[in-house]
Amino acid sequence: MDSYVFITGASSGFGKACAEIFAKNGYNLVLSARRLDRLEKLRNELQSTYGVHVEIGELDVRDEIQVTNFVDALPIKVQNNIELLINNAGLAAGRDSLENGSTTDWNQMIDTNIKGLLFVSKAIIPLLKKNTRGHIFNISSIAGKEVYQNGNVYCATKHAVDALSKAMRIELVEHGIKVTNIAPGAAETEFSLVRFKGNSTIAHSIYDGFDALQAEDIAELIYFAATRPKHVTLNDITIMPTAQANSTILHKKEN
Ligand code: NDP
Ligand code: 8X3
Repeated sequence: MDSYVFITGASSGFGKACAEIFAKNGYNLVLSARRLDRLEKLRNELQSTYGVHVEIGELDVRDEIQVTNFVDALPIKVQNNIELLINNAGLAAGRDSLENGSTTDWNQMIDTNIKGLLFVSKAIIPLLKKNTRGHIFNISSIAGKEVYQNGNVYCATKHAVDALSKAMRIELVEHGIKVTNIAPGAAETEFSLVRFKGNSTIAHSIYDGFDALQAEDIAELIYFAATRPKHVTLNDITIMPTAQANSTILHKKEN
């Protein structure tokens, strides 16, 4: 297969699981994240196990120049064959009221979740149009559909992703480029460890008492959506742990 999948935030969680499932199914990959050591290990594993071609690069999606340079530096053969973009890099930083929240955290979430997704999309969309095929996956969240207490800025960034998915659909429909917005509920990745600044006790407690989604659940869903016939697009998918009714109601078992 000639096709490449371009994934941001491939060093962990959903991004890494997406890399694994697409490689397993014969797709070549462009993997980016800030932690290059993890990408090197993943590239070596995927290339040797599945015989696919994997390009990797250290990329902070918040840096517009880094994003354009990274995409421009990809070999022409890769640029000409990017078929899927998975806008996955993102994070929550902190969970506090607006009054007590950290403006550093706000900037990081806004710069990564909104501006980073925009910079990467701006760089990749011309390639998808030129290649006359394409599918963009934007990883939003249940936090992009509903707002929960102390979720304020994170929820706002994910509502923005939801809006940008709709905007992309309007702009790209005439080019036959599909846009799928994915809105997961609680998934057990490094997400909470990052949100709570490395406090593993709090991070683990988030997933106590119920079966959270796993990164592989999201990857399987994305792979399914990516492999529908040409005339079918899944526009917007909310995926929840069975124990989670909405962004605030989570049925936890007592110990
Ligand atoms: P992880 O923390 O496991 O993975 C996040 C990924 O994003 C990492 O690979 C990280 O790589 C990358 N990343 C973060 N900041 C940047 C940056 N500035 N530049 C490039 N890459 C960056 O979390 P998840 O896999 O859970 O999160 C993936 C996406 O899913 C996020 O957008 C998140 O908001 C969303 N989401 C998560 C849910 C959950 O419950 N887990 C539910 C709903 C949505 P590195 O640090 O190496 O740069
Ligand atoms: C991650 C899920 O509900 O913790 O986007 O914000 S939530």
